[in-house]
Amino acid sequence: MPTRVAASGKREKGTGKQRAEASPAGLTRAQLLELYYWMRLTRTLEERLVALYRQTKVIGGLFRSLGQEADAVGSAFALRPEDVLSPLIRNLGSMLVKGATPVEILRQYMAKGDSPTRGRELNIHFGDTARGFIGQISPLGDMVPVMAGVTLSFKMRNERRVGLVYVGDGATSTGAFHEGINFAAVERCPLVIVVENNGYAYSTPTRSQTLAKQFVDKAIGYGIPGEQADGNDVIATYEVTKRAVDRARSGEGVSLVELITYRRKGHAEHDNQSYVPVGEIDRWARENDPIDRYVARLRTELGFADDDLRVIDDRVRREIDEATEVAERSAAPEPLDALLGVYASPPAQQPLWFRSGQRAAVDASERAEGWGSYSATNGAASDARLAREND
Ligand SMILES: Cc1ncc(C[n+]2csc(CCOP(=O)(O)OP(=O)(O)O)c2C)c(N)n1
Ligand SMILES: [Mg+2]
Repeated sequence: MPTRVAASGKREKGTGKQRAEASPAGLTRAQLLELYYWMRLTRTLEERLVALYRQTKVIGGLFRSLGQEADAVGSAFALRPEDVLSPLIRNLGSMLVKGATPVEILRQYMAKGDSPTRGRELNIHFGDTARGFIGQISPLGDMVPVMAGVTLSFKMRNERRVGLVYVGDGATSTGAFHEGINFAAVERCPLVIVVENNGYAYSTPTRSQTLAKQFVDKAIGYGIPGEQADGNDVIATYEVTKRAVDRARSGEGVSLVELITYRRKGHAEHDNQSYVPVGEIDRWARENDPIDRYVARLRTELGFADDDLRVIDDRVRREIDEATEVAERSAAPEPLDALLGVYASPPAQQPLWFRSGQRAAVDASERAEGWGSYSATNGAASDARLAREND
């Protein structure tokens, strides 16, 4: 199990102006800085991915969590190493907190041969149960019943572990969400369901998604506790999730947590967000950026010095630069590697031409007789036959 990385070495106290205030949410000063580190790491890594995307080095789409870093990081931070979370495409921050590394993410996005899925899956669709994050899938809401099962197994084995499943506002409209949450509630599974309400599901705004006044109200229908928090306040996000995690660990079953945030980028990089009202994105960027808000709080209310933050910024930049260099050096996958891990025993048949790259194999066995005017086996005869047929 990985241990969390301290964000700024051993120093527990910031330099400069210090205040005697107790730390919020029972977090140590090192943990307060750690939260900043994970959010900054998430944003810088995504910014690097945008640069690589524009250089056409990213294979497939690029999904941003710009403006949602506090929701991802704060909620995952409430888990212990032995707990398990099920992330979505905007939970890069949650996966980093759980031990995913920038070099893995970069390799995965570039579909490299040594990426976690060896180039067979893209973006952050990969998992590692040893580190406590499950591989994500695209069908919305389907991880709720899966995580109901995972957490039921914790309960049946008397393990004091907790599961956390993220769903978007859009995913709450699926049948899987309903079935999964209901089953987990009835079985009193140690599960936390985090609804990330970021205002949009692709181009569908929340008001077209549900007539419920707020997503937290859905908890009532399942007979479970529900709490709502400001998803752009990393400490509030941590606190509300921690309460739900503690309930789950002490045998009180499922909780629903609604985190209110905002998706500042499109569904993916290709999406020009033409459906978003003019000025909305700028307003959130200006007034409600989770990192800006946290930096202001660290510097004023919590008494950290600019140097405390600069050390972290430098470290993040260095780590992302190094990871990019390593990931760029990785090779593309070998074509035959696509077969590994697919069949119980290795395929008995010889690789076809498109796998082996042997042109001769095509000519020898895959060209239908009479296909075109040229036959590799008997070109002259075939040409003569075609000529006769055309007469
Ligand atoms: C069952 C299902 N329906 C539709 C889709 C296509 N789809 C992929 S992501 C997405 C929007 C998801 O919105 P939300 O759940 O709010 O998550 P967000 O992207 O905002 O984080 C849609 C409709 C899908 N993957 N699965
Ligand atoms: Mg959404």
